[in-house]
Amino acid sequence: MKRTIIAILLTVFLGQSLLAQEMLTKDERMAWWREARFGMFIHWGVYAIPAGTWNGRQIGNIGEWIMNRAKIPMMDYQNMAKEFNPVKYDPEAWVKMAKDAGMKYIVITSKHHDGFALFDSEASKFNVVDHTVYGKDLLKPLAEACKKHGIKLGFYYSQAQDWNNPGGTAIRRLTKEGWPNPDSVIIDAYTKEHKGHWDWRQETKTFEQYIDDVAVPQVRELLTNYGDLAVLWWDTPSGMTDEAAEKLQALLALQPAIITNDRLKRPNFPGDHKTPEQRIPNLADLDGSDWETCMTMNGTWGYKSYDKNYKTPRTLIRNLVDIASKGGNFLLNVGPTAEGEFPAESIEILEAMGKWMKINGESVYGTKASPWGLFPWGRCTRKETKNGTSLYFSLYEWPADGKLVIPGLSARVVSARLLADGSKIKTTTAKNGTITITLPQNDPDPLLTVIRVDVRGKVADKIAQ
Ligand code: FHN
Repeated sequence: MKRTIIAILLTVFLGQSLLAQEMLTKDERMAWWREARFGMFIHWGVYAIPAGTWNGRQIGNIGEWIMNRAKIPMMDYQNMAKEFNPVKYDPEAWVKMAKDAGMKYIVITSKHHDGFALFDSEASKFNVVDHTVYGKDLLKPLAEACKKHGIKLGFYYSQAQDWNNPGGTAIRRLTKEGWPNPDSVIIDAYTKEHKGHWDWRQETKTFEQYIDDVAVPQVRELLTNYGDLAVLWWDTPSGMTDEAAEKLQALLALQPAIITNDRLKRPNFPGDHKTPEQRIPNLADLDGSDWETCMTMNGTWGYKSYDKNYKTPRTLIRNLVDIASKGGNFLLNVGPTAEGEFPAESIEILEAMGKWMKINGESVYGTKASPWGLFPWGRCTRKETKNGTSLYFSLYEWPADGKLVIPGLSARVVSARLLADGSKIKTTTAKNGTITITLPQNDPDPLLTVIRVDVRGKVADKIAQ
């Protein structure tokens, strides 16, 4: 009787959610995301303990792949994971850092390929509550902090690849670089035959069992236990079946407004947006779909103690503006330490970006792609206002003659000014609509200077250069 009542309630609830999802159009679901333009990716897990070094050897490639790259046996990895104790974890501080940097959403790895869940889970004991000395759910307080500070929260979930929950897939990396084991050739022969697995325990269940026993119930937990979720970020679909993808996709009805990416299963589960990784697409590659470039600040997603190869704030600000000028979003990664802190270099970058965004953020948020494509000297974004259009010109290079020539704009210029200090800028308009902007002698912002030009009326989506 009790079971029947629960089943009826569940059917009614799921039915309502499905209805709600059907009622929201894609444009409605994507509205905040298109406005946001800038988010924080967080790759955090027990791989931050070895931080790139295993048995005294630095393991090549990205830090969160250490178990796979070093072919660490499940038991050894799980023993190491028990010590995970992020006592310095302060989710509110994380959220504030993201917010102060001008980011509008956070996507965090709820479970990466190593199978370790940052949340309490009935479906797998390999989770922070049951398996570690820390013993507390890490996502709950993050969800609360996000809610408190008005930051949207998304969960990354590695749905197919899982190296610690038997039955999960394992992509085989082709180079042996970084393997500490002298038997690496033997291991490679083994992984070749065993579809990327290197420990017999990984094959004690089928993929279907893994999907039904771990992935589906965990995604259900994520979609029910943490309040409103903005994004579900799937990853590495290799080995996915249509059947598995359908089961996971059906769960999204639990969060009617949720946005998902294109990595559930290719090609027939396109999700809401594309995910170019570590690169900004060329204009010619864009087909009008929504997209989000995800990128590391240094060379790794998960923390590696010795990777100091950080991009400069100048480069990252330029990336953000380049992406916005092409109509995309920027999801910039931070890989916290095992103790729960952001690396000092990441904090510095976030602060510098935040300082720039406070003054120039209007040239990024809620903007549309440039009607001109790319200028050799910089980028453009645009925003429709009540009475016209604001055009934002970002200057990668300060022209030697101090003049910017913008062709083909028939709209009348109302005003032009520097966002850096609000000072007015002189413009002249020729009969053919070409605008010439006369710049001050010195570039006021070494990171990136933006000029806002307000014009009457709408500006065409495409203008020839
Ligand atoms: O294998 C992962 C990698 O560790 C990282 O999570 C990135 C982020 O987009 N996704 C995969 C590679 O595409």
